[in-house]
Amino acid sequence: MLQRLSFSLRSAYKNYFELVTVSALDREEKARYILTVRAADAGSPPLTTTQTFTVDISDVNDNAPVFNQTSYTMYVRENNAPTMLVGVVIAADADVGPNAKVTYSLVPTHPTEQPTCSCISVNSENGDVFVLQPLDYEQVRQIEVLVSASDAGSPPLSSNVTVYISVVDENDNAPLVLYPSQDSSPASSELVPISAEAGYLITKVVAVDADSGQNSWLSYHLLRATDPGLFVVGAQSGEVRLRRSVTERDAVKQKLVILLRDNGQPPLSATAALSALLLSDFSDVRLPQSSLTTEEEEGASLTIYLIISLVFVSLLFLVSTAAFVVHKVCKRKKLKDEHVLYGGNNLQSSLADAAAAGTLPHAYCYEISLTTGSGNSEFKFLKPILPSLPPQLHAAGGGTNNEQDFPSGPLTAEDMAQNNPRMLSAEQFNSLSFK
Ligand SMILES: [Ca+2]
Ligand SMILES: [Ca+2]
Ligand SMILES: [Ca+2]
Ligand SMILES: [Ca+2]
Repeated sequence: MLQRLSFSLRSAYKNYFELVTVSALDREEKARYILTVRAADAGSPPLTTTQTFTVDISDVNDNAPVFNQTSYTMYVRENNAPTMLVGVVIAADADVGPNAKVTYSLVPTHPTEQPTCSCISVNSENGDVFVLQPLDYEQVRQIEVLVSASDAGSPPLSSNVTVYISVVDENDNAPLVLYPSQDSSPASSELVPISAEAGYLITKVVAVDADSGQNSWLSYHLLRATDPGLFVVGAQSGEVRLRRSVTERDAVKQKLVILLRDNGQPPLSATAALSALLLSDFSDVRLPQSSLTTEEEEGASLTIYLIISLVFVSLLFLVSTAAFVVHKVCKRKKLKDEHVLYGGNNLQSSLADAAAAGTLPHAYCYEISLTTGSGNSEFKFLKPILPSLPPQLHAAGGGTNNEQDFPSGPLTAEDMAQNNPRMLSAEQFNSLSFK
């Protein structure tokens, strides 16, 4: 059967005919034609014969790869494992052979830009899309990449598709308290008039959560309080209010700890510490606030100062006492030695006897020097006086019997004083006081 639209026979020469196409052929529409040519003569009755031809249409690369979606959206949970498969892109090519061999690649969104994200990879053979490194939803919420599918024809044809990779939030951030500030120490205090009624708004806890959705929805709960019955916390608003009226019996300073919890799975939480001062007069706010907030620290530091002072005073006393005792002992010992040497009255009489005898024993042959200007007449310097005696006296003191060099009579103290001006007479000596 002759394909009318596509083929026809054209007379070439006598009984020779050509099989020609009469319209464009599309291999992708019909790749093979079965043609039957019948030849008939003009006799009566005519005789005929038929011949079948098979026409295969060869392919040309006239079809670019086509993605099966106009765009792709893939999802990946944040904090994902490296090299995580998140989806696949598929492009088909109607051609055959190399003209239909599709490879995938990432292309920059704009020619001037760098590749969109080095954290995304596409398998060139099968179009698998991978996230190569962990993503943080709080940093990047969506990544947009352009994927190209190209055939191996000559020339190659290609087409692009946009792939959106959405990062799915995980509850990886705990609530962060903005107010009251938890950095300040001591915690800030809210002032509450003692006349406040139930429902009085004391403060409002303000917090944020870096996550999204349920992971950032916060609820507030009163965790601890000096008087839990005095306060109520709005679960959604974070408002801290008085549950009842303040009475005189309530403590001036009330401490509260508010628990903040997000709605994630599993939930994360934080606490906010605050204090409230129940005051009858706000004018004296500085006094109780400062004294209440620092009383503990002052008490601790005062104790340390007291201990240091006590230790210092004790040491000073001990050192002073030791120095005093040492000084006294030394002084007493010195005086005692001097008394032993010179023996008080014994020394005087011995010296007088010796002077009367005209000689001094060796043990007492010392020069006595008085310090001028000294209030007490104690001996200051003692040294042997023998070297200062005249040679004859020295010789007599030495025990030799050279009588000619000495006066015949007994040597008096006056004589000795005359012979040696540095010697004291007995009267002068006796006038000295030995103490
Ligand atoms: Ca193609
Ligand atoms: Ca084709
Ligand atoms: Ca998160
Ligand atoms: Ca959270």
